[in-house]
This record gives sequence, C-alpha cells and structure tokens, in this order.
Amino acid sequence: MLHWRVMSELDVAALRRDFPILQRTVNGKPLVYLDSAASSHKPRQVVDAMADYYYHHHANVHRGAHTLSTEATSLYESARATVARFLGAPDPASVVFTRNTTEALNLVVASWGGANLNEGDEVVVTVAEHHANLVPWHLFKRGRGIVLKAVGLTSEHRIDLEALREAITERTRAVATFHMSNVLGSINRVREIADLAHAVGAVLIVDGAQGAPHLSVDVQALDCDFYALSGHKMLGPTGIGALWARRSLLEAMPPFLGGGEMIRRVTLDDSSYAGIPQRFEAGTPAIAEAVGLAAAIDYLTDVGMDAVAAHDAALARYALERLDELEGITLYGPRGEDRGGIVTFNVDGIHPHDVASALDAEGIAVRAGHHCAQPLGTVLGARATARASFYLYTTEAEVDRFVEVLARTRDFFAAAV
Ligand code: 7TS
Repeated sequence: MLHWRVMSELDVAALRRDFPILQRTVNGKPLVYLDSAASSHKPRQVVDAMADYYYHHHANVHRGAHTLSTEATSLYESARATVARFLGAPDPASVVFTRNTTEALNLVVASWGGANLNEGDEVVVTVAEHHANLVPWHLFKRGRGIVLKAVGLTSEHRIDLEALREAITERTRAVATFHMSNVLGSINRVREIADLAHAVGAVLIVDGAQGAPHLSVDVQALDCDFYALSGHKMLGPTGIGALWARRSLLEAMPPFLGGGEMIRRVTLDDSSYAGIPQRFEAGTPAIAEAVGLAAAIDYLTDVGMDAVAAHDAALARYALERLDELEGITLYGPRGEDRGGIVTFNVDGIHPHDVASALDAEGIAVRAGHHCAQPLGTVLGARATARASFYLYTTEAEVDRFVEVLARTRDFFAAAV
C-alpha cells in the first residue's frame, strides 16, 4: 500500500542538532525517543539560558535592592510575560508559576474550589482525565460533599459532547477537562465546552499539559477560565509549570500556600495577602527554571506552533496508517482531524511492558502502563497500554523503525507461544 507521506514544514534535521541527547545510543542502537508526552527533551538554547542565568545573574527575586536581585527579578518577570504571550493572555499578572500542571490544578481546586464550592455543587470531568485532574477533586470532595460527574466517550474515542451537555445542570459550578488527551491523542473542542459551562455560570478549567506543548493556544479564543501547563513537556526544564486564570477569578481567590513573598502584612496573630500573582507564589520560586521555560517558549515560537501541531498530527496519521496494516495490533483514540501526536496501542497476547522492553532493547523509548489515567483504562477495557508520542524532533524514519521493530516483536512473541 502506498502510504500518505509525512509532509512537514519543519526542518527536522536542523532542529535535531539543537538536542544533543538525540545523538546518543541506547543499547547500542540510535535512540528513537517516542515518549515526549511524558517529558520532552531540551534544546541547547534552554540549557544555555539556564546556565547563563546561574553564571551571570542569579540572586533571589523580589527581595534585594542590589543589582543581581534586580536582574533576576526582571528575568523572572519577563518569563511570566513570555508565558502570557504564548497563551494569548492579555495580562502577565494572571500567570502564576507553579511546579507543574499537577500543582496548578491542585491550586485551582483548593483555592477556587475552597472559596466557591459547597455541598451539592457539581463538578463535571470526563472519563479520560489524567489523575492530576481527578485526584485533587477526590481529596477536596471528602470534606465538602460536592458531586463529581464524569462524561464518557463516543465510539470514536472522543469526549461525548451530547453527554456533556446533559451532565451540565444548574448545579454545575465547574467543568474540568483536558485540551489534548495524553492517551487518546484527541483534542477537545474547548470553545464549545466553554460555551456549555458558561451557559449555566460554571467555570471551565483546562488541563493543558499536552495542549500547551503541541497546539497553538489562545486562552481568549478558547474562552476558558483556567489553563494549566508543565514546562518539562514543552522543551523546558522540570520543576516549573504555570496556571493562567481569568483575572477577576484569580483576584478573588484565597492563597494556596502560605509563607514569604505572598503577604502584604504579617503580625503574630494574622496576615493579609499580596495581590496577584504573588499571592500564589509563596517562598523562593524556581527562577532558573522560569528562565528556561521562557527560552523553550521562544524556541517553540520561532519554529511556529501551527507547524509543530501539523508535524505531530502528520506523524500520528502516518503511524496509524502503518500500524493499521499490521495484524494483531489494537489502536486506541480517534482518527481524522483534531488529533495530536500520540499513538496508543496494544499487541495481542503481549503485555505492554514486554512490548516496551523489546522496543527499548532496540533503542526505542515508548511508555507502557496506565499513563496515570486508570479510569480511562477501565473504559477502554485495557488496564495497560503502550504509547508512542511524537514531537517536533521526531522523524518519519523513526516512525518507520518503530513500526518495523514492533512487527518483529509481535512475530517473535507469536513464534515463542
Ligand atoms: N495532565 C495531562 C493530560 C498529562 O498528560 C500529564 C502528564 C499531567 C496532567 C501531569 O503533568 P505533570 O507535569 O504535573 O506531571 N502526563 C504524563 C504522561 O502521559 N506520561 O507521563 C506523564
């Protein structure tokens, strides 16, 4: 069969030269890294920006009047502005730095939820959420008596928008869901979901852990109320993430963590709190990591997020087409439009961990397991799956190699039975 070729605007060979790790071998074979949905690799520009910060500018932020502290503060605040621009957000003060998406979502649940949710109020999620968008609600629910409703999938493995429409009632205070699924690769129609939520006065909380790295995001066009992201999945360092929130909501929210930097005035008995975003950034923040995240965003912006999204989608389409031709492979997730660079699969009769180990022996990194989405595994009837995920540095040749080694693995295990 003639395959649909991967047409990409990206000069992938040139981009790959910025990622030293892609030159290494694993088990004597060239590394084929197909686990970017778990964490992406970092271009030199990001590591260099962090090294430059430490070598030439480091001090604590927002404290001293001395030059280094002023420089560090200016770099940190300029990183905040870069994140805001990247998200199409009008106002850098509405961007709070967190450790990752998980912390950003915990912040929303504890702070916004704490101030706004009462017994009997409903929060609507979907069966395909990452645990980061389920467990914080579970923790919160115990003390509050809120009702958590989960919307299911269509037969095509997209979120069932009709079911979502029915699940949203006058008691709904929040809808919380992903931009792009880390298992299905499906892209949610965030704007439509926002309209449904807003029609009953509910807020829309978007888990952008996979959306921000792989899609062009404009929080104003999406009309969401909260958007959470992780730096390490979008070419940035670990230890830094961000929460964007609609300014009016953020201003009305109480602090999440208490300590230095987030206060206005403290006496022995009580404290009052700083304005946004400082109110949500207790303690010394991840300054070098913020600088690294800004460098990652500059890199992605230079490449162009539309081109990144198109490249990922083209690779996924190509991989799915090639895998469709193999007997004994089950594929999960939708086909067609609105789908990112994530291909989740199982090989008949072989545990996904064995599949991942066999691929690793050939230098190919994929993730196996429940991908922190156990309820989805139950819905799919597959507690564990294997997952190949792509990014701007992934080549068509790497997808070919993955498919070939997968076919050989399947044949090897079949012969052994
Ligand atoms: N939400 C989604 C959709 C995710 O994919 C992840 C991480 C998270 C939230 C949490 O991000 P963190 O940076 O706070 O950990 N997903 C994955 C994954 O798919 N494999 O490893 C981590």
